Amino acid sequence: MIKPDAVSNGYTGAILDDIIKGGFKIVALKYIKLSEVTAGQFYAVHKERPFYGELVSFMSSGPIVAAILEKEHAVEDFRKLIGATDPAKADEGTIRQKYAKSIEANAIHGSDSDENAEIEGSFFFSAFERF
Ligand code: 3AN
Repeated sequence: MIKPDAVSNGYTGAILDDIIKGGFKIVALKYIKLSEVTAGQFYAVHKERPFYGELVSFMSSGPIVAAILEKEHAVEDFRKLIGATDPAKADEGTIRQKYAKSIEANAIHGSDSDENAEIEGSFFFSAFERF
């Protein structure tokens, strides 16, 4: 998911380009805005964390781009491509180092396991929207 900060800063095209050049196949793609309710559902696993409220309001503050990506070792390789959660700690050349400003507005989300990738993909896309 390309987050509201990166979309509003005009980085959608550059980020998709980095993803494609990184060897990922785009299986599904959607430009949408989450409501507070849907953002809260998406981040329900973080409900107990102190930043949950701010995260939900930030993630529903503007449109996002959701995608399902495919690659061998996709979860691991995508996390390498996007870099550390805190952009100040992200390696040179990673998406967060190049396009993110803060730990909250950190440009992009990637699933942390194959299981969560399946759940998060199904949150955004039906079977008819995957190619
Ligand atoms: P990642 O997205 O790198 O897997 P998580 O799962 O620890 O990171 O956190 C989920 C999201 O919550 C992050 N993408 C980030 O936007 C936000 N977040 C994480 N830690 C903080 C924090 N200390 N303060 C504010 N927001 C945070």
